[in-house]
Amino acid sequence: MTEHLIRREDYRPPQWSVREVWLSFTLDEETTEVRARLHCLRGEGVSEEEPIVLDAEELELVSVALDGEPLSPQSGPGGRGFVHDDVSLRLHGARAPEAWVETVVRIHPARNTALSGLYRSGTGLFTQCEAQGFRRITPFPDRPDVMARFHVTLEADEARYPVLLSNGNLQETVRLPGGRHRAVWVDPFPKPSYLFALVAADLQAIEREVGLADGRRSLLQVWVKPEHLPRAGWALASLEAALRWDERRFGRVLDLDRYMIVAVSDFNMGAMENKGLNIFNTKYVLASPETATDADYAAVQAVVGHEYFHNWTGNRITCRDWFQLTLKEGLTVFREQEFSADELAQAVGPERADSARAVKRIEDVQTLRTAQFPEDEGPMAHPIRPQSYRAIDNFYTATVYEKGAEVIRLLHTLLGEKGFRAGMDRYFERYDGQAVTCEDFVAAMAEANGVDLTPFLRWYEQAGTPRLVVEEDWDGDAGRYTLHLRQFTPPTPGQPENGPVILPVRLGLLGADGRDLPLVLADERDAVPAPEAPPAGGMRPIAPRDSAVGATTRLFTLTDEALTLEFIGLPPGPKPVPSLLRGFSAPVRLVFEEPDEALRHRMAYDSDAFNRWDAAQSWAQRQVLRLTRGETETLDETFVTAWKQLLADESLDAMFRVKAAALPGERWLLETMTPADPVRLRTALVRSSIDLARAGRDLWPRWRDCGSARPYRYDPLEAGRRALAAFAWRMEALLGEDERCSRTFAAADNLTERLAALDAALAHPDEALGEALLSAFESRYAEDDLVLDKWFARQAMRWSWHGAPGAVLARVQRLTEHRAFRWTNPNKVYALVLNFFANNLAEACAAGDPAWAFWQEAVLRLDATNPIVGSRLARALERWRRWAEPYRAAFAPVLEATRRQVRSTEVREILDRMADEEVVAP
Ligand code: B3K
Ligand code: ZN
Repeated sequence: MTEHLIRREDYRPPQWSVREVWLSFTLDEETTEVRARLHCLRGEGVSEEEPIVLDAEELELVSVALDGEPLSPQSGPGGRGFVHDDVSLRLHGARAPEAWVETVVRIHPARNTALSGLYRSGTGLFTQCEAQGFRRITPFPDRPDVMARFHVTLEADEARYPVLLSNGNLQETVRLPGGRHRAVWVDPFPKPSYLFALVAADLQAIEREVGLADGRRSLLQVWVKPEHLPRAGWALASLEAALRWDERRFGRVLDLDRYMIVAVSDFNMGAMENKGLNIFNTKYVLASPETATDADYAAVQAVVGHEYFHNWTGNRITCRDWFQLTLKEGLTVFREQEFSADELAQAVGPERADSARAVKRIEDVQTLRTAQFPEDEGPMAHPIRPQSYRAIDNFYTATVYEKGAEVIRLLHTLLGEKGFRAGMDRYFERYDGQAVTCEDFVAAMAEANGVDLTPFLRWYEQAGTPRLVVEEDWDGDAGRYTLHLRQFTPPTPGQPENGPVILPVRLGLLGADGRDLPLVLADERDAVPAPEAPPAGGMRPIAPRDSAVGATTRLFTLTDEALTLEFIGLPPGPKPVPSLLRGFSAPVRLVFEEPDEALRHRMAYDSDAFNRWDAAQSWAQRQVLRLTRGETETLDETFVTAWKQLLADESLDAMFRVKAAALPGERWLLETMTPADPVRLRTALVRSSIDLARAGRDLWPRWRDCGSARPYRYDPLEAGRRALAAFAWRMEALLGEDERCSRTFAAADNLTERLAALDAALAHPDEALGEALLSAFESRYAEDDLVLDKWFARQAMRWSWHGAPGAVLARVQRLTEHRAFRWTNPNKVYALVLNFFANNLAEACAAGDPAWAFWQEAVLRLDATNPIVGSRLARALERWRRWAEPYRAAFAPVLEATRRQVRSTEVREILDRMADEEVVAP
C-alpha cells in the first residue's frame, strides 16, 4: 500500500489515458469476474517505451492481452509483457499511439469489509469508487483526469439479483438460460473512474417522470428494499426540488434521461454522486414520520440536493487531481447550503424568510466551529487544498468541505449574487467536460467580473483559522467612531508563517436605542462616490469597501493586514455598539474585548439575526467558562434576564429562539478552554442548564403543549414549534418535575416528539425514567435498524447523573454485543462508538484507562477491516494534547502503543500526526 507522501507539486498529466471502456461483470458475492477492454491513448510527447500503467489493488489476475495478443509476465527488461505487483499492472510493448488492453480479474465482494470497490451489503452488491475504489474492481488508470466513455454489461442470477443497475442509459436486458439475466448500460458522458457505479440487488423503485427546462423529459427513481418503499417519497420529492432549484438559480438542467438514487445500509459516508446512479446511505434516503425526525427530513433534502448538484459541479466539470477536491466539494456544499436556505425561506413565506435563512446560517456556522475550527488548530490542519497526503480518504474533511464552502461564500459576498452567477456561467462554458483546478475556477470568477482575484488564492494555500483583531476609539463629542481591524493567521504544521487573506467584514453600528446607525466614512463626507474606473484592459483590484454610503449594514474588505475605518456623523453621547461579521461574513475567529453590556445590547437589538444569536452564544460561553474556572457558582443575573427575554420574545421565530437559548455545544466550548477539561466543563454545563431551567420555570408550561398538529407533517414552522416544546420538556425534566415524558412518548405520532420525550427523560435526575423509555424505544423499534442507531447514539452520549465513573463506558461496551450492533456496519460504529468518544469525552475521561483501552481496541479492529471508519474513530481524540491532566498523560502511551500496531495507511497517517510526527510539508 502506498506509504509514501503524495505531493501536489508532483502532478504530471497521464502518460496513457483511456477513451472508451467496455466492462463485463459476472456477478456473485463470493467471486465476481470482471472483464475489461480499454481503448488507450498515449499522451502527447510520451515516449514509445513508456509502459501503460494501470492501478490494480487486491485483484486476482486471470489474463492480460495487448492489442488482441495474450500477454505474459515480463521475463526480462525491455521486452513485451506485464508486471503485476500490489498496486499496479504495467504493460510493456505498446508501440503505437493507440492500444487495446484486455484484462480478466476475479474479486470477492463478500470479503470486502472496507466497503471500497465492489462489496456486499445484505444480499445485494454495491460499489463505492471515490476516491480510489475502482482499482479494486479492475485494472485502470484510476485518476480523475482520465475520462472515458463506459459500456457496462452486468450478468447475474436473476432470483438473487433481480435488479441490475449502472450509470447512464439502459441499453438492453436479456433473460439467459439457467435463471440468469443480463443488463447493458451505456453512459453517454465520458467520466473519471471514481464516478463508476453498479448495483445488483433485490430492490424496488418509486419513480416520477419530470419535464425539464429545455423541454426534455427525465425519469427520476429512488431504489430501496421493498419494505422501505413507503419511506422513499421524501427523497424523491427532494430530488425534484433540487432539480428545479438548479434550473432556477444556476440555469443548470439535468443532462440525463434517467436519474437514480439507490439506498444501501452499509456505507462509509453519507452518499455518492456516481453519474446518474447516486448511491446513498439509507440514513439520507429513508424518511417517514414514524422513523425520521425533523432534522432527518432536512438532512435527506440537503444530501439529495448535494449529490444532485455534483452532476454539474463535480461530474460535468471534475477535478484534475485529488488535491483539487474542494473544487467540487466546497462549491457543492455551498450550493447545497443555498438550496436548503432557499427551500426553507420558500416554505415559511416572505415575512419569515430572513429568519429562516438566519437559522440555516447558524446551523452551518455551528458545524464549521464544531468540526472545522478544531481541525484547523490540530495535527490534521491543512489548507482547503492540501499540499500533500498519504491517504486521500483522510482528506474528505471539514476543511475541504465546510471551510471550502465558506471560501466559495466569500466569493459570493465579494462579487454579489449577479457577479457570482456570471462567474459560474463562465466556469461551465469554459470547462465543461474537463478535469480542472481551483485556479481555473477562480479565474472564471475573476474574468466574468473583471476583478483581479490573485490575492484571493491564498485561501487555498494556507491552513489555520485567521484571527480578526478589533480595537475601537470613540470620540463622543464629535460623533466619530474608529475601528481598527487587523488580521493574522497562527502557524500550522509545516506553515510557520502565514500572510493576510482577503477578508470581507460586513458590519453595522447600534445606537443607544438599539437602532442601526447610518455608516459614512470620513472621506465619504461629501457623499459623492467616485464612479468606479473601468478596468483599463486589466482587472480591477478587490475593492476595500462597498459604495453604499449611508447604509446601515456595509461591507468592508481587508485586502492587507490592517484596515482602519473612521465613521463620522454619529449621534454624540454614548459609544455605539459594533456588530461585526454580520451573517458571519468570513470564517475567522473574532478577537474583540466586548463587554457584557455590549453583548446584552446586541442580544436585545442586533438587526442581524445571526449576530444576535452569536451575541447570546458568546455571553453564554463566557458564563459557562467562568463556572469551569470556579470563579463563580451561579450564572449572572443580567445574563439570565437577557436570556429569558430573548427566549420569550414571541415576535421571533421559534427555531431561532431555541438556537439562541441552547447553551453552546460542548465540543466548541472545549476548544475555548485551556487546558480542555471535559469533566469540569460537563459539571459547569449541568449546573448552568439547571439554573436556566429554574429561571425559565414560568415559561415551560406555555410551550409544553405546543408540539405538532396532528397528523405530523415535515414543515419548518411546525419543526420550530416542536423544537420549542422539546426545549420546554427537557428543561422541566432537568428540574425533576416532568413526569409527563412517558405519556408524551406513548402519545406521539412522530419520531421527532418521541425522541424529544426520550431526551427529556434522559435529562431527568431520576435515572429510572430514562431507563424505562430507553427500553420502550428498543422494543418499539426492534426491527428498525436505522431508528435503532438513534437509540445507540443516546446511550453513547448519555450524561451519568449518579452512576459510577465508567458506567456509560461499560454500557457502550456491553452494547457492542447487542444483536443489532455490527462492527461491519459504519452507521452502528458511528452511532455508538464514535459518538461516545467524539461527543461524550467527559464520560470517557471520567472512566480513564478502560476508555482509552476500548478506543485502542476499536481502532485496531477497524484498522484491519475498514480503515476509512478506523481513521474517523482515531480522529475523535485528535485534540488530546489540549486535555487537562491526568487525562492527557494517561492517553499518551496508549496512542504510542496503538501507533506501533496499525497496518493501514489511512489510520497510520492519522496516528502519526496525532503523535506529532511530521508527515507533511504543509
Ligand atoms: N463525493 C463523496 C465522498 C466520497 C468519499 C470517499 N472517501 C460524497 C460527496 O461529497 O458528495
Ligand atoms: Zn460532495
